[in-house]
Amino acid sequence: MKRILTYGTFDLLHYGHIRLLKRAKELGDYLIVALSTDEFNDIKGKKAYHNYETRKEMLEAIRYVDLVIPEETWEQKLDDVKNYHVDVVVMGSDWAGSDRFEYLNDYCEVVYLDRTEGISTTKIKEELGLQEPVNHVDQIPTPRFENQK
Ligand code: C2G
Repeated sequence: MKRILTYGTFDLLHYGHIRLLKRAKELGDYLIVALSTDEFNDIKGKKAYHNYETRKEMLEAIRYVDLVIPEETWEQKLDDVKNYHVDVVVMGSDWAGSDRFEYLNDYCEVVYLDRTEGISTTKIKEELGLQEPVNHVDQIPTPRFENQK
């Protein structure tokens, strides 16, 4: 059985997350998601709309996901790989080449899958007026005059 592991906050679950999880599962037989706890999100500087339990419940409802475990520190990844006998760690391409993951190549395969363009939790929050606009690498800024039709 080929065991896949991925990490994330997965807040305001959207099709970019789903497409990542689907492709990650297609690389093996068993997909483990290490889900950032609320406390770890504080360390990451992320404010999730849903708390850990709710985000966990939503991930467990996804057909591609076999197990959800807590992600509590940056440093736990190697223990996770060993403890869960992981063959492949998968992340979206925004993590490609990151020191947070590259060292795992000595212990398992590390695969970066293309990030789904045009959607992000930040974009959803912005468009719902829940967050001030920030510059996005995956968004072409809309010139203001276009909105004055
Ligand atoms: N993702 C994607 N396409 C998007 C948005 C997200 O492929 N449009 C991927 C990300 O690349 C990541 C996963 O979905 O692999 C989860 O995204 P986040 O919840 O934003 O994860 P992040 O906060 O980057 O957490 O230790 C690693 C961190 O916990 C990763």
